[in-house]
Amino acid sequence: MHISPVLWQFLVKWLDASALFPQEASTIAPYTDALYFFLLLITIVGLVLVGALIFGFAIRYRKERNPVATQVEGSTLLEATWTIIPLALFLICFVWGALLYFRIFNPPTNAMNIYVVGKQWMWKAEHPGGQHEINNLHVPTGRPVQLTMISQDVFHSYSIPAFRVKREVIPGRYSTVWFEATKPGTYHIFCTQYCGTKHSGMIGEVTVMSPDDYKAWTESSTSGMSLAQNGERLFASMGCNACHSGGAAARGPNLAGVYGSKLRLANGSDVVVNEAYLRDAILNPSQHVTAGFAPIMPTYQGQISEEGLIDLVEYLKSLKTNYRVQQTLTTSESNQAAPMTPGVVKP
Ligand code: HEC
Ligand SMILES: [Cu+2]
Repeated sequence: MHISPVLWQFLVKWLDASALFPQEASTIAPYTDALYFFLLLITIVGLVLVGALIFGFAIRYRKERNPVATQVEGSTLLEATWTIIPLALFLICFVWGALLYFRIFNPPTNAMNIYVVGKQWMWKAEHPGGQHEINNLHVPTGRPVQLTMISQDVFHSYSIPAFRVKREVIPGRYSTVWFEATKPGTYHIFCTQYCGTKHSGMIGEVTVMSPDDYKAWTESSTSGMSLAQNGERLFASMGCNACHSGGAAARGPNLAGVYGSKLRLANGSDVVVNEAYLRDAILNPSQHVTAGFAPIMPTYQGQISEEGLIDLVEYLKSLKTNYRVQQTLTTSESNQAAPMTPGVVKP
């Protein structure tokens, strides 16, 4: 029989294990796969068992041998067996899955953070040092990496099959995922949430490098300004320092050390300040007024892009000790027309 070369190539590719089972390139991948293969195994055992019984019974109790059906009363032993064994299997899957879930969703505390902004139809990554990339993500091996992600428009989902990670990327809210890459190489990034016409083109590549290569990459692709430095400029140009100067007479609270602290709100509740809270405090100040302050902070909704908000959040996170806002920037700005304000939404 003659098989056309195209069909042959297709068969070879389809039968190729790497097409069916993507590479395991993260620390979590072998664990996810172990559970997956366990599920596959018990499914196959179930399939064979039920299939064999149907086949055997069909032959044994065929009409010629058993023309009249006989009533069989229940068997407690049999019923207990077919209840307890599947229950045990399902419980094993549940506990195993839950343990893995916690492992996947709790990043190690020493994880390095990279921001990802999704939009129709591209992925933008922002490294703490200010490196930006589109539809690409450079990460080192042997170091946990946390992605803090947000969408600028509709729902997306960030998926790296070789790392066995996938997480929804949602407008208006940070979501996180983490992984530790194990093998240098390039791996696919997919958007796995249908997000409009060019959804299938919302793809990219993770470039995993050795720690030395990664260091060289960050040095060669720096823009000279870290996210926190961009945020500092934005903080001055948006006039935040008018109220958050850190001085005793300031109308707004001193923001040094606010990240990671517990804030008492005017309504009596306490919140722990994380990235999401900082972002929301800028966009919806009236939603959670800090105790002891008047609700005078204006909303910045629609005035700062997601990238700008990331810069501001990183700047506020960097304010560990007391700070003095760059006085030079403010004064030079009031004298000049239209200063460069990175991250500000253009009207
Ligand atoms: C008109 C004065 C004013 C301006 C301008 C202002 N804020 Fe505020 N801000 C306040 C006050 C007052 C509070 C405390 C009451 C509240 O939570 O609304 C506050 C609270 C906050 C908080 C919550 C944390 C805390 O300690 O209460 C953050 C974060 C924050 N501001 C950031 C900013 C940023 C970033 C800007 C500029 C984009 C800015 N603010 C501009 C007055 C201001
Ligand atoms: Cu998408």
